[in-house]
Amino acid sequence: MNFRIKLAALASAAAMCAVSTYASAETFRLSHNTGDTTTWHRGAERFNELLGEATGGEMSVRIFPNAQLSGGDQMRQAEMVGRGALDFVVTSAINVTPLEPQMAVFSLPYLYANYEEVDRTTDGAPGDRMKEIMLNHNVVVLAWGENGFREITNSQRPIVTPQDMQGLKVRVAGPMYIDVMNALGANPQQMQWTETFTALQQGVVDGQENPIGAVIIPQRVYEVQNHLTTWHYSYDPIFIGVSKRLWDSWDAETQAKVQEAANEAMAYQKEITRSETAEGLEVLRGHGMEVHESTPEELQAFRDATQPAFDKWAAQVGEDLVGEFQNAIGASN
Ligand code: X2X
Repeated sequence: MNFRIKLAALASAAAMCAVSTYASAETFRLSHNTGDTTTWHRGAERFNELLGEATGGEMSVRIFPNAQLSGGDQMRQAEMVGRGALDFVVTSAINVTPLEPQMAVFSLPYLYANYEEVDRTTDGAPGDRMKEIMLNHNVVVLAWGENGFREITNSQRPIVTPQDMQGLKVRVAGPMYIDVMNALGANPQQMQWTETFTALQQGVVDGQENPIGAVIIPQRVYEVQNHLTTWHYSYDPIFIGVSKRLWDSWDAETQAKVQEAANEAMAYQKEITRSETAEGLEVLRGHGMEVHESTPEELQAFRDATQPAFDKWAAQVGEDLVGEFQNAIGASN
């Protein structure tokens, strides 16, 4: 055997070896942008367990919290998944709006009044429509989970009326919320979630808004905030998505296993998020927070005050899409 043949034999043996290792156990990277105590993380962990069970241990995900894989930029994850630079993502709709502004439809202020209305959209035609839209960005949205109704917290005063928001420095996650906060006379500042706790602690901002069960409690926001108002001003779904390139590389049987694991994991994530939100006000009071539960009249005042932001973003998202959501929401009312 001359040297060249030996080398070729070695190379092909190495290649075979690599292929067989790859095929027998694949670990994919899953990125999300909250801490490792949140219901997002627990949903991702459940997905990993279910995927392992369904594939006899052949497929698994390694979970990277706090948007580590996108350099700390929570808004970049979905775009990276679309390019195939990340395999899976668990993120919320508002994080995807720089890539796909239509994703803001879910979070229009006061679009939804309750969970039943939410479920009619995420479990119905509007949810499927949004999956199609995300496919244009090469992100396969497998299943919807829940971040939840976003509630305002702050260190300064109880928030009861829109006037109480005047001049409050509020950290927000995305561009639509800047307009909503401006409509309320607050002073919004867009900031990464991972930098928010310190910013609240140091008084760089006075307040923030996030869902109770998914984020506020597990990320111990009550340690740096005194007041919470259940103003339910905006709903934010999460989803588990996979890169289209990766999805297309699987046969139908594998796709079905991944899909099933995603469905179950997000159903679980939604369930724990809702139950922990339901128990959440007591937990927060126990940690010394002053909780104000908005009355229907108070909610109406916030709805009226945020109408300009709704109108601006409804136009941006497209009246047709907003109409589809509103029809589904109103369908069995
Ligand atoms: O950044 C936030 O506020 C969070 C964690 O809720 C989102 O990802 C939108």
